[in-house]
Amino acid sequence: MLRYFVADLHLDHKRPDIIRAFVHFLHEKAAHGQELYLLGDIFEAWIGDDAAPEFLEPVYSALRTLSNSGVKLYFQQGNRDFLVGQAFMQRIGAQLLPECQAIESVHGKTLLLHGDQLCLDDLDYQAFRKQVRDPNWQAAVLSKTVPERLELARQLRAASREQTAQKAMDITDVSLAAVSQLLDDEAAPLMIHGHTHRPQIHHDQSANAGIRIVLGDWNTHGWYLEQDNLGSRLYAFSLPLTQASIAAELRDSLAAPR
Ligand code: LP5
Ligand code: MN
Repeated sequence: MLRYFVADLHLDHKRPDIIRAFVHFLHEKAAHGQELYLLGDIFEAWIGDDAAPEFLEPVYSALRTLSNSGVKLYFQQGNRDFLVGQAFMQRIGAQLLPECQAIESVHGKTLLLHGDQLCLDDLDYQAFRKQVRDPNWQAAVLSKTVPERLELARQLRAASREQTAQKAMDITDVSLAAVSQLLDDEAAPLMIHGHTHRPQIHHDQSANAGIRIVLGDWNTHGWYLEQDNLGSRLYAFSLPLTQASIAAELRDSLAAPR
């Protein structure tokens, strides 16, 4: 079983190089695997499936080609694309996962999540998250016109940018108590998440020596995790791509238990 995991691409019209690199990644890497996991914040700001931006058509069509060819696609919502819904899943041929999904991997029970729900010390964010995940709030904003939604997204981004700039680094990271509690409660030896933009494989994250793999965001580099029977490997490649194929560097790895 060969799997790929990515998160935090923040696809946006301002970064056509990232759009191109992701389409490359889908053809060159993901197409050779059996499963692709999109673990949130794939889009910079998603304001509803009925307003999917046209400039991302190459991405939708590459994802559809992948699912048509038999690769299983799984999508988890992030804090920028929590409005992704079933209509978009049908369009690309993906399955929407709950905010914490357990899968079996070579490392045993493996929890997948975007990661924002573990930032429990960020009280303002958790209050905001509770509001925007409320189905009534979502129905109300989805009933607004597209220009109204774009304006609301712009205001929320501006407020978030201003507030995160004033938060300490440890506030915007995951809470280690929350990590260890979740791993222990779920009796899982491993979790994989994004959101913090701090790619690394962390050991000793719970009473049972849990491991936490953090995916990187696509900005100066593109990041992906490759997983097979040998273990998990975290790769990065420079952006923009300067050659026809992805020349990725191994940044960290986790061997399968012997
Ligand atoms: O994403 P990132 O890393 O910059 O910051 C996150 C947290 N911020 C958010 C907010 C999003 O960026 C907002 C954009 C959502 C786009 C989709 C919108 C679709 C709905 C609208 C249209 C239909 O998630 C940030 C965390 C940080 O991660 C690290 O974990 O700290 O949290 C915040 O900044 C939240 C603030 O602290 C509190 C909320 C501010 C908003 C207040 C409303 C202002 C008035 C707006 C006008 C009505
Ligand atoms: Mn995020």
